[in-house]
Amino acid sequence: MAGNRTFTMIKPGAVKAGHIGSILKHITDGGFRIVALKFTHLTKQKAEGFYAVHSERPFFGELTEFMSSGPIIAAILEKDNAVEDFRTLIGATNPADAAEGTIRALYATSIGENAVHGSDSDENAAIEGNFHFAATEMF
Ligand code: FUP
Repeated sequence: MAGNRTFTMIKPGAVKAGHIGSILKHITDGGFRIVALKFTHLTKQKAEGFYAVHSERPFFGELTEFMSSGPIIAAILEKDNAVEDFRTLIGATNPADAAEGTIRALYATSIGENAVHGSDSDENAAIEGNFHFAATEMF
């Protein structure tokens, strides 16, 4: 059975461009409840830890540089079928391929600076949520 939680980040580019409020509204209008929420700034080392699964990919350096280049919003979200429904809400990794009206179509500027992160499985949603939040910060 699909789980009911996912994890997201609003990435530095979208934060710098002033899109925090619009993106959070898009998320809650999409039926997601905010379980945990934080405005924070990843160090390069923390970004490398978060994206460790991509460490062999050619874009790893660029990705972790970008993700530590400014503050982010981190959040745990709740909804039935959360992981899949959230990936539908945000659209394809590359904004050029993202469906009209999705968060990435609206706010991403490139495949690297693609506005938001969304977990790709229930297992990773739990790992990523626990990476950013203590149990006492989840409501
Ligand atoms: P997604 O699950 O949609 O976030 O996409 P991936 O897990 O494939 O990629 C994770 C992050 O790596 C993306 F959000 C942006 C970055 N990336 C690139 O910079 N270049 C690529 O070709 C693919 C991904």
